[in-house]
Amino acid sequence: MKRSRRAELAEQLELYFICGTTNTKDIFRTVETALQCGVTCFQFREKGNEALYGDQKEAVARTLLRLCRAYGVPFIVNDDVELAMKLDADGVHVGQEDASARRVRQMIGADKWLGVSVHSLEEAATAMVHADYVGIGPIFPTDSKADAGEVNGTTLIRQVRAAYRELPIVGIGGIRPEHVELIRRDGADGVAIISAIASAPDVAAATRRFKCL
Ligand code: TZP
Ligand code: MG
Repeated sequence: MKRSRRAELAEQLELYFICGTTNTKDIFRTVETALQCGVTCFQFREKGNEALYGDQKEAVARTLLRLCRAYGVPFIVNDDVELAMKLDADGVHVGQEDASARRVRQMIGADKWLGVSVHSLEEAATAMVHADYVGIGPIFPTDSKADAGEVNGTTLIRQVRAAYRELPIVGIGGIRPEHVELIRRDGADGVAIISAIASAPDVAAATRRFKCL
């Protein structure tokens, strides 16, 4: 990837909000409030026992895409490449258990962003051939992903940053505003957040707390 595209993407990752209908009571209100209060990237991640499928999922995604476009914020779809292509989303995020980064890149073409979750330096090395950014976590314990894996603080962020100076990195997992300084200092370009924003009693205040550091 060109240096300028990496730099642009790294900036967009600063405050990356991830949400699906199972993470919050009113997803449209939550996402619009978060967009108003400064999130810089959004990922639609529809997971869990009560998750929507098919037309219902698509309808929610379309509304969220419209909201993101209105605020000039990239709209990324978790896992569902077909939905991302149908909606002409800005990108896709996949984990190690999903289709390979190589395969997803073939499916989405060169222009859409591809994010890949990695849990080791080897996975990062493989992912970065095709990915625009990597997600690293869980940094802290999280209730938002049952199979999030081992909590590793910022160890892997530091290793990946040392090995790949220009690879955009986003930290994820149990992140609260007071953690952001450390995570960025250790090499991440941004932080990805579910519960600290989606479950907050005051979404606006919670989002702003991540901005005023
Ligand atoms: N991947 C690793 S941890 C995690 C995901 C999707 C959940 C992050 O959610 P929270 O609520 O910010 O800990
Ligand atoms: Mg996945």
